[in-house]
Amino acid sequence: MKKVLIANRGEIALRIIRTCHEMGLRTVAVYSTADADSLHVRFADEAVCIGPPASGESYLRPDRLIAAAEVTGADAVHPGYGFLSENAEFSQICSDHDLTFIGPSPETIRLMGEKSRAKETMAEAGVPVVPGSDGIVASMDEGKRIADEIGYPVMVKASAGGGGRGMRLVHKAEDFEQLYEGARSEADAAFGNPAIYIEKCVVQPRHIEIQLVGDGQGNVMHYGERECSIQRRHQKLLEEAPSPVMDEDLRHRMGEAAIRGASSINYEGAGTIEFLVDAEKNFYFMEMNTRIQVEHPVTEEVTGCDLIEHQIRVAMGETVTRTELPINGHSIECRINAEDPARKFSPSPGTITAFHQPGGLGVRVDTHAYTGYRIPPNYDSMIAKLIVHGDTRERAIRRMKRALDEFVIEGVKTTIPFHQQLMENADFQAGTFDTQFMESFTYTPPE
Ligand code: MV4
Repeated sequence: MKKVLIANRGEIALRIIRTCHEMGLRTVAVYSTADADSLHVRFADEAVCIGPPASGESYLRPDRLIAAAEVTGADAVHPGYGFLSENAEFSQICSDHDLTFIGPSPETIRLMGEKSRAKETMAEAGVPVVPGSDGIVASMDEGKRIADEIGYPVMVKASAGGGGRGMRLVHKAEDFEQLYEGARSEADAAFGNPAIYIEKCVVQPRHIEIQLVGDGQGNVMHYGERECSIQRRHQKLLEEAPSPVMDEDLRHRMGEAAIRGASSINYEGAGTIEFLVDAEKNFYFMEMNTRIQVEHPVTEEVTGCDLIEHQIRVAMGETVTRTELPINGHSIECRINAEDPARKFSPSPGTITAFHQPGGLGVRVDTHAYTGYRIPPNYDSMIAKLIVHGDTRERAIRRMKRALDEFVIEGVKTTIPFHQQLMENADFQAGTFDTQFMESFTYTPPE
């Protein structure tokens, strides 16, 4: 591997370029006309325009990405997150063109993308799963029977879904028909696949995920967990490592379970196993993500590992030789979005008229933004990730407060004031929150 094409934009494109350059790899950026002034274009060794602002005509076009790789002589492709990162066909097209796809095989991406098959696969490997249907339900009547058997409340989930799409919570038998049909038609419309599976509802769970890297030969290492329960409409707002509810024993058991699951499919690349964790600390497999994730930096901060480097090393054929790592201190990431928290987090695109980022010991900012940068309306609204590290959770929170106070972004609304209020919240400070936290958190705009 000599030259990597980064099939992405924004902060993650820049993040990948940085590691490539440290590893002595050449880089190729691709960009839409809306991103001509973006930093990933400036910092890559070469850059190729791949189309107009609409993602469907640029970052989501395999033909244009492959053409860009061919004209620049790239021999590998890093997909980042979002866009084509979990697209099995794209992984296949890359290998068909003798390009190393930095990620799993098409078969693995496809398997984990079918949530019901993914769950069956994990259960067979001995990973705890939520009780429910054996795979896809064949009919409404069968669904009802299973729901009665396992007991309400139940979750009706689209097999092609994920991240909360095509999912319904059913409290009682008389609501089943309507919600089952709703989930089916939503899944059919959104994914062209109406398949549904059912499981018992885990009430007020935490979302805790295990980071891992596999070498494709059955060797898998885990990097501990991330606590991702602070979400709004299935969009994470803040993540941390370790989880405030974690202890050495639970981490070891969740890590071992994740390794068993990933090893059973000879997983290759960086991946994440998401778990639901209930109040008694029982954990259940939810989904596997087959990409590098937005929140990977908190794991880097507490393990000292460059996850992009590890991802590239296994893509080069290196073997994974350990199973776990010591965890040092505490890290928190706040997602800084160009959104107005006072207006239901509605997007706030526009030109950044002033940008000053915090610094100092234990502070990291992953961003592609700068003073004068115009945030295009075509893509997601995240403009920076503010990541802190401290010896303890309390110290990390104090450092985050200080860093948020230093962060100046003018010209657009941002989620900075939301995070400042979150840092003062008693349940956040105590670590006693779950995935329902944002349902009751009320943001009050400052005077
Ligand atoms: C669940 C659940 C409770 N019980 N499954 C939401 C996203 C998708 N990946 C699965 N999700 C859930 N599945 C059972 N059996 C609760 C959720 C859920 C959730 C999970 C993680 C983070 C935030 C969430 C918000 C609402 C519901």
